[in-house]
Parts: sequence; C-alpha cells; structure tokens
Amino acid sequence: MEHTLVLVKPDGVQRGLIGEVISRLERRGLRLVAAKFLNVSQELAETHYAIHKGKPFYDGLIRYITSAPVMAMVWEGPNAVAAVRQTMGSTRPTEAAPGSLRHDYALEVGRNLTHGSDSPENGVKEVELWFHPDELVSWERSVDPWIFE
Ligand code: IDP
Ligand code: MG
Repeated sequence: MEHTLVLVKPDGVQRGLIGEVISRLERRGLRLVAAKFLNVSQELAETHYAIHKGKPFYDGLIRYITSAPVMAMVWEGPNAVAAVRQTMGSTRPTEAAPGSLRHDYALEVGRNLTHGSDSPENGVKEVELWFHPDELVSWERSVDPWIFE
C-alpha cells in the first residue's frame, strides 16, 4: 500500500487545524499509519527541504518549519500521494482548488498549512526520514473492503 508523509505545519498547529486535516484525510478513506507531535530540528528541516536549498524562499521556509511544533503523520491507501496532494490543494493557496485545505484555510504560499510527499518514491524516503520503522502501525479496518477495491 502506498505511503505518504503528511505534516500539519506550524501555522496549521497554531491555528488549531490538526483535527481538520486529520478529519479530511479520514473522511477521504485514507488509513493512518503513524503520528507524532514534535519540534523540528534545524537538521531535520534542512534534510527534509534539501531540494529547495539555494532558492530565494529557502531560509524563510526553514524558519517557518522550525518555528513551532508540527504534527507529522504517515497515511496509506491506493494512490495515497496523489489523494493527499489533491485534498491539500496546490502549493499556492490562491491556485488551490475550491474545497481543498489550502483553498479553504490559507492565503500565502509561505503559510500553506500542510506538507504532502510529491511522489511515491519521495513518500518512502520521507517516511524513513521522519519515522523509525517500529513507529509504523500495520492494521486493518472493518470498512477497508468498502474503500479499497
Ligand atoms: P509543496 O509543499 O506543495 O510540495 P514545494 O514546491 O515542494 O511545495 O515547496 C515546499 C514549501 O516551500 C511550500 O509548501 C511552501 O511552504 C514553501 N514555498 C514554496 N514556494 C515558495 C515561495 O515562492 N515563497 C515562499 N514559500 C514557498
Ligand atoms: Mg514539495
């Protein structure tokens, strides 16, 4: 089953939107695999956002993600990566589809509430970066056959 890393970023945590994010992913039918609430270290932030090093927004991005606690989660399901990114909406909130989290709760790209892995390969890498293997819970729900084909 495909895994994806989801972060409720510091703005989402401060604004009391952890529950809203979880609720929307549950409602979609995705299955929670792991969760933890943490302050992001400088090192973890730099590794997670290494691909953006050198871009004009990089320093601000590192300050943003380390500025307050985040809720880090692993979610799974068929096409979990694409499903989560669709539920979150486009990176720039004013381009995000109506009904998506970033459309409904955000205005600025530098305060866009959530992170979701951008490919199944990066999903695997990011889950390995943020979680120990023994933190991932393998389980079944009685409704799974009504959600997973
Ligand atoms: P994503 O989070 O939708 O995958 P990326 O392009 O990977 O978007 O960028 C990572 C994060 O960096 C974004 O979610 C956003 O918080 C921040 N970011 C991206 N572009 C800008 C920008 O132009 N200004 C400020 N922050 C940005
Ligand atoms: Mg990205």
